[in-house]
Amino acid sequence: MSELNMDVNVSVVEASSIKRNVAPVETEQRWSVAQIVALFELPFSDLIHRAQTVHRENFDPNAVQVSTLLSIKTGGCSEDCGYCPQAARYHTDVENEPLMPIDEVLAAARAAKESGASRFCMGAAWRSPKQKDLEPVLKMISEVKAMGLQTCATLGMLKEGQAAQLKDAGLDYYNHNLDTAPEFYGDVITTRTYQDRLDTLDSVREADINVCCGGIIGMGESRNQRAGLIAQLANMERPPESVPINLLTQVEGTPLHGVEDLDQFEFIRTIAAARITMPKSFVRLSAGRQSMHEGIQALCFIAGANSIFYGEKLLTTGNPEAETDKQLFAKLGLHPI
Ligand code: SAM
Ligand code: DTB
Ligand code: SF4
Repeated sequence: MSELNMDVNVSVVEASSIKRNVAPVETEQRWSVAQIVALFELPFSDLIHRAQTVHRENFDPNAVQVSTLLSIKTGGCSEDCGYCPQAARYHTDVENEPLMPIDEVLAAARAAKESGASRFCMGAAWRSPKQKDLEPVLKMISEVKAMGLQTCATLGMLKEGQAAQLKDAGLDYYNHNLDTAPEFYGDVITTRTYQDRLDTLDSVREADINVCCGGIIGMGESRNQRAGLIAQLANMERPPESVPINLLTQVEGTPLHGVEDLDQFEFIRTIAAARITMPKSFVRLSAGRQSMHEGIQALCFIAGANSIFYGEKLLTTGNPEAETDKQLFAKLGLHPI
């Protein structure tokens, strides 16, 4: 077990230097990719036991944070993210919709609160928000916050000063995913770099907004690359407060449609690796729950997932019905927070 010792500091090359193609910068890291691969290689029940132990040391093991998502601006996005049904260049069934009027957003937030969500996450299919787009979103954030909900937004890359405006409006969390390991990233997205994403995450941190950052599993990446994504997240100066682990939802018309399905135990292993390496973070079992039997979801919770998206829709694709989730929580003795 010595290669799994969490306290060992090892040097790895910073992703930013790979991307910029400059001399590698050696930094002290908490977790090497090799150590995380070694977690993945543990016998399944040893890995789960270890993840469950870490989970119990840090959280109420039966409490699950519940967030509801709303797409406030849908489709027509200029980016080429290979998984995304909202990219304008792919021919999917998604219908483009302009920014939603504020009263509709507030009605959805009210319904989410009544249904038991504690956080409301507003997503927009933008590369980055223009100032004229940001203004109405700031108003949405302050009004949702005034309802007593935690607020989260995912609006793409942020420019100088925008994170501070979001903070002033009352934003609690900003979601911006790294999506995958640096070395697989270019196979999935070419219209913005890994470093662009790290820069947005830095602005969010500087503005003192909680970071929600994770990725997508099942895009054809290798196990090393899954471990590479987890290493990026776990080695951040401050790991994200919230780590969404999405299972790719394959959508016809996107380049990643038809990629080989990932074995579901490998997904659970990824959740466990996230829990062990980021003991204080909420790990969110995110996209993909609709395709998972409840037994698989239960294993994800046992492996340390303690947050979900709740409500029958994610952004454009489906999610389990709220009633189905209530029944699952009752069967497992979980309670929402
Ligand atoms: N446009 C903004 C951006 O990309 O930063 C915000 C919204 S974007 C849809 C938010 C995240 O949803 C992506 O970074 C990706 O991780 C996730 N996502 C999008 N499509 C997905 C899919 N088909 N399956 C799983 N996750 C997906
Ligand atoms: C995240 O990591 N997953 C959510 C949220 N952040 C914005 C989005 C999942 C999107 C799944 C595809 C869709 O519904 O369009
Ligand atoms: Fe656009 Fe975001 Fe979809 Fe990428 S993930 S295509 S940036 S909406």
